[in-house]
Amino acid sequence: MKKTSQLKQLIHSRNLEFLMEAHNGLSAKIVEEAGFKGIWASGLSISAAMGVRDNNEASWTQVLEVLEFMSDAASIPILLDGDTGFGNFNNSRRLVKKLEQRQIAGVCIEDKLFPKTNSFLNSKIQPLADINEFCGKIKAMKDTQTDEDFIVVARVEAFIAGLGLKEALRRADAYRQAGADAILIHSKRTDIAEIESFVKEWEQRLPVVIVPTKYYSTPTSRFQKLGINLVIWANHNLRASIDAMKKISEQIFREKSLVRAEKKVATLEEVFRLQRVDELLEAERKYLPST
Ligand code: SPV
Ligand code: MG
Repeated sequence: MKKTSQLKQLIHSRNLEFLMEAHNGLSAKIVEEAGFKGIWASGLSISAAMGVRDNNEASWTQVLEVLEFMSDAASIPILLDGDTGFGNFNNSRRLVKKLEQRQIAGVCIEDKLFPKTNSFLNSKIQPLADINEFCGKIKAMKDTQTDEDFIVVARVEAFIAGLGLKEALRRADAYRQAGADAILIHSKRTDIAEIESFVKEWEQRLPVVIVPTKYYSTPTSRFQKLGINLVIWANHNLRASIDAMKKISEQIFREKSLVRAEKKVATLEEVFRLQRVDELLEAERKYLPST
């Protein structure tokens, strides 16, 4: 099945489904091997892995290059965190064209202004996009896709900007009418109150996607009961890798030796396996002249 159709199926599944964050080819492969059916190409994680901030400091073509490696490394679908679409409707529709060429299954755009700021920062400076302008962007993206299963998720940042339920619903419904395939409703509260109030009023007009980074202590069964369709575990591979890299760097620096570090890291054989070195060895036997 096409990656786009796989993602579409996930979003419309009767069961609660999950996307796991990845930020490069290696983490994309690890997510797939763990059993996940889809990948969240997180803007926060991709930018952090590049050593820059989640403020569109990395250009969209630099993000595209990372995605190309991710798409090659994994056979499960990728939903790109497309931030604000990297400009106006024209930039956003060009993004769709380039994503389709790389077999990226869908993109999520958020109703903020370029350059964006991560939703968990600067709570007082999260200006939202004009609704009509954002709807034009969604329409342009949907009109551009050539694969009918390509997914455009519209992310509502009303709660993040400190606006209430009414504004969140007004925006979500406008984005639905503009042609969005699903609504990502975001919240930075540590409880599920905002999400719950939205979902109850929304009544499944379109599938709902959530990112419970801040309300992580909410049991997953609660999401299921509320009828949420898709949960994104948004940044945990990046955060796990930061911890692991810090620990091993500090240990090796301290001990000036690899003796105790060796058993704490993946084997070289595991690195080669993840890189599919076997395939190359076989190809060499086939294509290189035998000596
Ligand atoms: C990301 O992973 O980059 C997201 C989700 O957009 S969040 O950081 O929670 O806003
Ligand atoms: Mg993001």
